[in-house]
Amino acid sequence: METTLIILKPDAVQRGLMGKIITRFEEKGLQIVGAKMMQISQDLAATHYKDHKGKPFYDGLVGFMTSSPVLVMAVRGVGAIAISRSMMGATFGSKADAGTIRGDFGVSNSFNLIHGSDSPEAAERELGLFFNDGEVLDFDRPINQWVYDYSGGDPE
Ligand code: 3AN
Repeated sequence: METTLIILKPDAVQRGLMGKIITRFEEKGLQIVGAKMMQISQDLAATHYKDHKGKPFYDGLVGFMTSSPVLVMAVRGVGAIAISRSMMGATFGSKADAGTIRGDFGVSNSFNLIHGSDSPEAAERELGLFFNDGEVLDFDRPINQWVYDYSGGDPE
């Protein structure tokens, strides 16, 4: 099982879209194993987006992400990183396919509702940035028996 970091950005929170977006992850069969609202500090945004420093959109991105509270979630499942990325859709709402979160809920080229880690290395780093020890939980979910095929031993 993989765990990925999902952030519902300030536009998603302000527009009252948290519930709809969370429902998509739950209905897909992914397990939410951590969640909290927070106001991202300048330092945390700078660390999180360090790879984008120097790009033309960097200052606007950090300003946006620190402008209003976000909801951070730890989301778990087999292939959770790639599945979450495909659910999010292309980076900009104007280009994202219908049926994706960005495609269905946004039109903007900078307010794009949601962040999801893009690799296992990024997920580990980002979960460590946004969650303290003990805030990402391990708990049994009996419905996994119907979400996954365990007949071969591992969840398929
Ligand atoms: P994604 O979130 O789809 O992985 P990245 O990793 O290319 O996108 O970019 C990280 C974040 O930077 C995006 N979520 C988006 O908010 C912002 N961003 C990327 N490119 C631009 C751009 N050209 N203009 C404004 N914001 C951008």
